[in-house]
Amino acid sequence: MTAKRADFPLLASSPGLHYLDSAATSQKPRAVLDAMMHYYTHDNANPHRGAYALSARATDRYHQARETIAAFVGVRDSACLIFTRGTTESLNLVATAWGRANVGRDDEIVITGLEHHANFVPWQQLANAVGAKLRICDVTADGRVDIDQFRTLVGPRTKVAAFNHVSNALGTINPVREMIAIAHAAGAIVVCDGAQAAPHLPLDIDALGADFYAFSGHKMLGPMGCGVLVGKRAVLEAMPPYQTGGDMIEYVADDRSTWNVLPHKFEAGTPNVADAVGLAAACDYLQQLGMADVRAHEQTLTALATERLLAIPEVAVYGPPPAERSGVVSFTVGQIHPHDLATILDELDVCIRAGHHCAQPLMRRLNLPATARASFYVYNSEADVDALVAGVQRAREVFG
Ligand code: 7TS
Repeated sequence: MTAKRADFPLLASSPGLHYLDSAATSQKPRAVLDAMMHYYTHDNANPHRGAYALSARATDRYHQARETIAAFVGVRDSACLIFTRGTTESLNLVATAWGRANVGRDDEIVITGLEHHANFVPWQQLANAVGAKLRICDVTADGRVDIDQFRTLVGPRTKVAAFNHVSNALGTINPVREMIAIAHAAGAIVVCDGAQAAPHLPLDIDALGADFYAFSGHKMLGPMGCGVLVGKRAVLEAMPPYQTGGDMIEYVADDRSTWNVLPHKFEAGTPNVADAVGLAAACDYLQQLGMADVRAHEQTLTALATERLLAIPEVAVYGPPPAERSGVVSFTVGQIHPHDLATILDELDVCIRAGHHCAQPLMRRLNLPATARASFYVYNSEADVDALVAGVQRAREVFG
């Protein structure tokens, strides 16, 4: 584990800052910023268009970035890795382009109560628009998908099952292999939201076998504005495009058009090359750390933070035990509102998120108005846990 705080310019220039909100977005190592700056200062042109060497170089950088990212997440056919703006756009792409073409009246869509709104609302809206039935799998009191209920919800009418790999609000690592097997046995396609998995777990998307897998670059040390949708080739080829315009066409007649090959069919318009280059540099950085070590480091900090927080009176930690969570600790402290807690922590330069974490259906099911959430990543250390614990103790003093 060689992630040094010094590798991250923002953290290096703020020695007292305890950044514990990486589930929202991660900080960026200098390697990522340098790669993007290098692209703009040496290689920038509109790819796939110009007949000149500079444009060919930009095209090559874009292609290389796709290859690097595909290799990092276990995708052998890199043309099936589509660049998007992020997980939200990836999931909307599937729910809209695949969903409108394949889901109809009386079909069923299965999701879970553990979803981020980005993997909840697009399916809800699709169901409402086409008259399909949205079935929502329950969550257990300790914040897991009720797998027995999931098994009964998925049936012959299920067209698609959509669920996250890791919950953003609680950190729960879901039994996605089992869930994918259940859905596939029923003939449904699977959409997996990997926004909180790709940054934190060793990942082999091909081996996992979901039909679609989505994640965001900005949560895994890459820039904002660049995410990924991976799809199975046969599914991507059979479905219509999401957006239309430049780059994604093969031939445009006056009254109809034909589509370019993958991945271009799903990448209409000028691509976001610099951010893709930045995300590839982030993958290289994580590769050097080794994802097994990244996971182990986060597990150590999550277990330590959980243990030390639970030693404070009135603290409750939500979700399964630390070994079954990503680097997330979601908690409350007696009657102190999580927003007040976050404000006190901020005064001590400890950044956490408080609220419903874009998971209102989950908070309703757990009967919680809000939680405080600390989330750990590669640049965090025990010093950050110390600061968090000291801040929670301080909040208890302030609020009596
Ligand atoms: N799915 C999950 C599981 C997420 O955690 C998030 C973002 C998204 C989808 C959407 O990703 P985006 O990059 O398109 O915004 N989660 C959070 C969070 O927990 N706090 O801020 C953003």
